[in-house]
Amino acid sequence: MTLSEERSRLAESDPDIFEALTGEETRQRRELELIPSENYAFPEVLTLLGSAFTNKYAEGYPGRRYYGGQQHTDRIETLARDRACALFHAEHANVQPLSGSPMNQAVYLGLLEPGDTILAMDLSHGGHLTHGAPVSHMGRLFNFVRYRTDPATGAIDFDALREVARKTQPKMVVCGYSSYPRGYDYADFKQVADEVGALTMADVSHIGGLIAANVMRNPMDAGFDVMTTTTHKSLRGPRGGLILCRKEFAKKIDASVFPGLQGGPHMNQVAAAALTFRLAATPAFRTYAEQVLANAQALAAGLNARQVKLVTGGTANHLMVIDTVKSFGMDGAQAQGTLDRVGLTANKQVIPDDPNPPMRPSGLRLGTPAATTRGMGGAEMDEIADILAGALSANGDKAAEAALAARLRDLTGRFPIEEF
Ligand code: DSN
Repeated sequence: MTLSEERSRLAESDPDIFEALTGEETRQRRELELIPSENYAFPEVLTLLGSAFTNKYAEGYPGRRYYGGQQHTDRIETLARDRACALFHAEHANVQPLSGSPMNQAVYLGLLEPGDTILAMDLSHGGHLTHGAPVSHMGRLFNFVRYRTDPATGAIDFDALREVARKTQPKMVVCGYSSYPRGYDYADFKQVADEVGALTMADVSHIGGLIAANVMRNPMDAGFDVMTTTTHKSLRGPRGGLILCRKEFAKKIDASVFPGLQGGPHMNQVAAAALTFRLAATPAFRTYAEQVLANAQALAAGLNARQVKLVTGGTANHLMVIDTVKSFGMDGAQAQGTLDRVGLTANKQVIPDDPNPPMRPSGLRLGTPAATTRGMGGAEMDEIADILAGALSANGDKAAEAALAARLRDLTGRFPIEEF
């Protein structure tokens, strides 16, 4: 069946779902995605996600499965593991985690005992839900202790981190963030962890693609024990998780993923991840990753030039956080809603020690991976900064918002999505 035949059949068999699908495709084409954790998957990834591998159960690992008929699933999982190890300079890879949360859960549960102490970044300072937020199951199961950023510089306060580590003697030190716009050195974490005898884990979900392309530092090169990354953000792969570790932890990690936490892996996702790891090793992907970082610099400069207040003043990676209260006298939820009206998609974000609640926080988070996939560069980043600042200063003026929406539509029209 050709693609257009498949779509006609879908339109006929379920018009509601077909309408939602085409609506989402149109939204993605016309609007601009600035959420730093989102991207447009490689077109071949979409093909593999909808392939015959969806139908196959494959509990176990290559060569050691519970069901028959595994000649092709074994082949793709072996390729995925080998490619992941080569791409990320790791001794072992587990490609089965269904997504980011089970991936991190599998590491904690595989290498630690319930009740053990884990040192991780405070959520409002840039950490992630799966790094022990009190509302998460892992937050209830393990004793998470916190490090934070320095209010004066916005950078991680390493002296305080070392002090907390000495006092609490964690079994694991976690770095890796979802809204921290500054750089850091993995060697600093390793040194603290070694001093207190803790394991080191880096959750590089946001920057996995940038590490794969060698445009950001790799924690495995700094001797980390474990690194986790989702595969659908800057990597442009399928939704999924990947655990990389040193050989001595391979057995524990594999047993923790299956049978510890999950049943059958999603082999369509594993096939798409294998392909992604190949594409991420190409010179074209390195050029893309360099442009993601250059675009983040250009967007931050464009916002700074328009007196927009960024948390820490700028960025050293692919994302930045606007203090919307200080910049525009509105909370992040209002800012997100306003930008939705002009076609810019971003997400409200808590800022360090935010006095406001998570559903009405003081910030807004932006990133450049998706806009870069569309082919946008520095000039477009400046245009985006202008539209964004204009919309958030328009005080709900409908005519002004309509004019900005038209400019945005013109911009996205010039950079069509080629992925679907
Ligand atoms: N939801 C992802 C993010 O936006 O950072 C992480 O889980």
